[in-house]
Amino acid sequence: MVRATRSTLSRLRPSSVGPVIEDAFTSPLHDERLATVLGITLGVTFTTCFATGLISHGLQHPPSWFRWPARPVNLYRVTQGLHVASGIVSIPLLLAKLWVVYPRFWTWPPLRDVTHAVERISLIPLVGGALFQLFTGTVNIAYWYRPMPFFFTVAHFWVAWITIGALLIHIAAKLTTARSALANHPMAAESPGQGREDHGLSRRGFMGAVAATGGVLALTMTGDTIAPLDRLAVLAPRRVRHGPQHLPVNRSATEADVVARAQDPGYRLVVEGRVSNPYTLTLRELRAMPQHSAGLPITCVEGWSTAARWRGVPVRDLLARAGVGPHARVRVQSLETNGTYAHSILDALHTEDRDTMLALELNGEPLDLDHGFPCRLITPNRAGVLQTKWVSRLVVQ
Ligand SMILES: Nc1nc2c(c(=O)[nH]1)N[C@H]1C(S)=C(S)[C@@H](COP(=O)(O)O)O[C@H]1N2
Ligand SMILES: [Mo]
Repeated sequence: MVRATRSTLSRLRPSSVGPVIEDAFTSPLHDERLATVLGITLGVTFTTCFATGLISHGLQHPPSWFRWPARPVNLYRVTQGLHVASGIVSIPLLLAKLWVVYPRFWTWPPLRDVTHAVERISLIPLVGGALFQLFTGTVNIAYWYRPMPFFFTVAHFWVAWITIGALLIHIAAKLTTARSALANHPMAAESPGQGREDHGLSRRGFMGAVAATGGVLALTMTGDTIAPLDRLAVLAPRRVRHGPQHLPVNRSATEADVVARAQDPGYRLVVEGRVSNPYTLTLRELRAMPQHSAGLPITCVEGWSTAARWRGVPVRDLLARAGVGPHARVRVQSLETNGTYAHSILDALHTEDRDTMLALELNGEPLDLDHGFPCRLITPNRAGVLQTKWVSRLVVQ
């Protein structure tokens, strides 16, 4: 008799019968179709996050084959905005998905056969990796490094590969289940007696709530990247118009320990390396060179970005003066001596672009000390970490 009840039940709700309590997990929201819809949505947000993350990583640690164009100037702004927004939207999606499927973690027997075992074991890197990525990404955009006793970018990069690998295994293992879950009519998939009349939230309502949470989080945390939405970004760690010259500062001159050297009248810009005619310039001489102006964004990898007007000397003019031809690779060195971002490498595509310059002015005023006075690198379509401030040296490689 007991057996009959158990087998009837397991036919109706196979995922909710385990060794623990027979009638646990009665919510109709623990169902295959909802799990599938959430899974597909997460597949899209995770893939977006992964692809845009690879671009960002490629820019910061370029392999020899990696080419990233200087135009369109706002492309990286879009990809990095998508990276952070898709990560944030994934948080409520992942929590919802885990809640919908958790009764299945108690199904009995835990491992049925080899395929089932592979599928279940791959959940460890999948869920673990996903939680790790979303947590470290969030604390990174919040500038809270204490919970990360490792170098963020390296860990975030490698765990991304593990997570995506586990995701592919998961998709392959679940393809048939997902297909049949989607083929079933939503109402038909609900078990008798488990209809929406005795449970407040319908599947559609549940998905709506998850989507709304994701939307609100993305807007309030990253909305400031899109100027008209600036006011809504109440949770954003950086407010994009707050700071000297209406631009936030990521590392101030005091933090970088460059205040004295940046204001020293003895400051010289040095152009050297593989050049036929190395030279130095005083700030006055740099100001006397033909100036160029361009509207270019600063896009921090941490998700904020803002457009600004820059005026200064194109790097290619400085190189031509040293007798350097096109296609040069240049190391741009800061007065700062020991920061992670004290130098950056300019590849040929960016050196050649006329908007790549050593800026002396920002939004119509001489550059603020915190924005890189006496001069800072500004390039189209690159990450903020590569926009070196307080530049002292161009070394042609
Ligand atoms: N020398 C130096 N340049 C630097 C940095 C730094 O720490 N040191 N930070 C970079 C980062 S992470 C960003 S996002 C931009 C921000 O420029 P801003 O402070 O003028 O807005 O500067 C970049 N240039
Ligand atoms: Mo940054």
